Amino acid sequence: MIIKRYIVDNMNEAMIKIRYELGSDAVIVSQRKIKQKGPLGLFKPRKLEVTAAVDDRSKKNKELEEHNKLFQNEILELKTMLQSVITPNIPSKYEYGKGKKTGKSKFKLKLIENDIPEEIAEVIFSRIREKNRDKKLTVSHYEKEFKNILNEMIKINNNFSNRVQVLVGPTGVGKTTTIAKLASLYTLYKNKQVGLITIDTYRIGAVEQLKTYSEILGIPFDVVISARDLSKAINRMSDCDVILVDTTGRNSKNAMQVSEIRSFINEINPDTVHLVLSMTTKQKDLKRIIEDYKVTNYNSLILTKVDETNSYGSILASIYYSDMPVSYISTGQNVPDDIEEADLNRLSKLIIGAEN
Ligand SMILES: Nc1nc2c(ncn2[C@@H]2O[C@H](COP(=O)(O)OP(=O)(O)OP(=O)(O)O)[C@@H](O)[C@H]2O)c(=O)[nH]1
Ligand SMILES: [Mg+2]
Repeated sequence: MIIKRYIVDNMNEAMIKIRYELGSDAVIVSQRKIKQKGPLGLFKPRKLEVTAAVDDRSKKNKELEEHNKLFQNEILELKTMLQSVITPNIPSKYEYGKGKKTGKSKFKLKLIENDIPEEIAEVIFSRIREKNRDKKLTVSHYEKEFKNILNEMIKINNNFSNRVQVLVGPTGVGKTTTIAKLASLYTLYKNKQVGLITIDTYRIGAVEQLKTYSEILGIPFDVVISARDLSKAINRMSDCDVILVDTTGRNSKNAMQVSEIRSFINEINPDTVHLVLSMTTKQKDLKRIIEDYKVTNYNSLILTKVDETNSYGSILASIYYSDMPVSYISTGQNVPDDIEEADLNRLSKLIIGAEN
């Protein structure tokens, strides 16, 4: 216990001194008025004597507590500093806010920017990890590995001279426009004798559209409404090197309509069935369409409306989900110019985001 006596003019002064010296836990034990000492003390105003006491253990405990707190803070700061020195890749508490970028996170951001589906991104990451166990990779390492993976994933169908080719796919993806482009390409640039057939009598204007092109190019054109008719029409075009067959766009969710297309295909057993996919389609829908159209036994892809998007994740999604080779990409509405034969380098550059 600490006991202290104060001689002051008033209680206020006493309280200030006691708080300052003994702390807020001190208690006033006694107070009394006293005469000042000396010969003139009698004539001077009286002073106040205040006795205060404090339990020194509580004071010491408090000091100890404060000391411990300071010590703990210092240890925490040291720990944080050590952590950032030993493991610079793990963002310290100060770096979280700044969002420190590693090679992996930069590459991941690129995949997101390029609209690569998460499911496919995971496959890419695990392949890169497997090949580079315990290695610290920069973003350019990741990009190089990604390019190698794409070179394995992307397959090209360059059997451009296959004789009977059917185009199938959802409504409005560009089947008829692509047939017109292909007919021009084969006739004008590849010097092939081309025949056109449509089984699309469903959509108003569909027949007229192709009839006009066939007249411009001076090539035979036929409209069929049954599978047997289709077979006969192909027989009639025996002198054609290439026969292109247009089909009605079908909502892939309607299984009956898709199997109706299959019955036409089964009748003629074509060399190539191109599934036409628009790159503006949502990736979730692309995955479903690719699945639903499997009944048509497509063995090739034509990717359209590449010009209408800047994120080419849907190209990779189409290739990955279907596991089919790409034959052509369509890059606009102009017949016959806006079509390209598929090329591995071009497709991989589009997916990586190095080309528009
Ligand atoms: N921007 C762009 N538009 C395209 C492309 N290909 C086709 N189109 C347009 O897409 C629209 C539909 O094209 P169609 O060829 O009629 O599509 P389809 O698949 O035959 O349609 P359905 O017969 O109704 O199933 C038209 O306006 C075309 O000009 C392309 O590569 N890029
Ligand atoms: Mg059409």
